[in-house]
Amino acid sequence: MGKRKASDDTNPNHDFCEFLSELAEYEKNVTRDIHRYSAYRKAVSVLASHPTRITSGDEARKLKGIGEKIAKKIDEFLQTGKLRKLEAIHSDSTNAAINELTRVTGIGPAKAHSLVKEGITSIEELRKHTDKLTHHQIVGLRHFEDFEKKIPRQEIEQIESVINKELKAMDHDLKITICGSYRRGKAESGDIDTLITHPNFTSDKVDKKHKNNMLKNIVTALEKCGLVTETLSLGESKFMGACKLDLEHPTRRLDIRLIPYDQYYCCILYFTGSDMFNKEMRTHALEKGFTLNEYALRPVGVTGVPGEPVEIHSEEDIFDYMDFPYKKPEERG
Ligand code: 8DG
Ligand code: CA
Ligand code: CA
Repeated sequence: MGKRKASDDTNPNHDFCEFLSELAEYEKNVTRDIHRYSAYRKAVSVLASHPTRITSGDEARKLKGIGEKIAKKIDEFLQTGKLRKLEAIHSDSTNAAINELTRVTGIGPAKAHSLVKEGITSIEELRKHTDKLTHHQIVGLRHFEDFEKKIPRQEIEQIESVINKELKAMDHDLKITICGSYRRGKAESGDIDTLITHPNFTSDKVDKKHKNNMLKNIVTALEKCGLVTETLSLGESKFMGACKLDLEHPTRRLDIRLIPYDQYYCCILYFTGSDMFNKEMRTHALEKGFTLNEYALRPVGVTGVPGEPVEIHSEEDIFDYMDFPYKKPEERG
């Protein structure tokens, strides 16, 4: 998952977003309190799209998603220019170490904790102890600097055209969509989230062996043309790896998911995000008597048991069923 960006400099509440994002990362990686993490992320998203400068905690509290605790932090920050909680977090070396180590792809909070317990507290130190790492983590460490660099839109466009050319030559009916922040029209992205499907491949006739070979063949084709350079993991429906356009470009994180045709649009919706938008969409679905996930939209009966997935042929269909005004990808946070 790409690192969450607080907001851009044009946001009048940029500094609040910065410290709240930092608190969110702390809750995710160190305390592993996913509820607090979500609360901070929600506040960042609300403040990032608020058009004017917030001048007090009270004013902030009027916004949906900002409660008393966060309002108090905004007041403290406005009055003192800093936050005691963040100061304390910064001065604790264990926190800093965990935050640093989780920047490596494949190292989650639990692994970071255990490395710190063993005395490994920095990337530099970690490079001397690769025997403690999985293949995924070793590759993540090897490309640590590259993987932290943002990918300009234009480079993803070029990568997209290589993928399209290679895979269409393999099978013209393959459908390929790059989702994530790229599909939302962002100028740069943390990684490349690719979804692939084929009309002959549906969830009711999943032939595991066939499916497995399909993704494997896709990856092999992309390796042969020189685009894919690393495999972090390869399952029957998910590839995690890296690609490189040419010698002039850094190594980039590339994920490819192979999706049954009937689940394609729910999946595209989910992986386009943003994650805040997804939350909003799922909440709305529930209000309308549906349950929505990355696979399907299903009506929830009076008993509370989800029924059969409704048939979907486009993203618009999902919005229509839920009675939700369509939002273009660029409008989804
Ligand atoms: P970025 O890579 O440029 O940093 O941003 P992104 O493309 O929006 O984020 P991402 O981490 O690559 O995730 C892609 C989409 O997947 C995201 O926009 C929404 C969806 N998604 C969630 N929750 C999660 C999650 O916990 N992990 C991942 N990998 N994706 C998620 O809604
Ligand atoms: Ca991703
Ligand atoms: Ca992404």
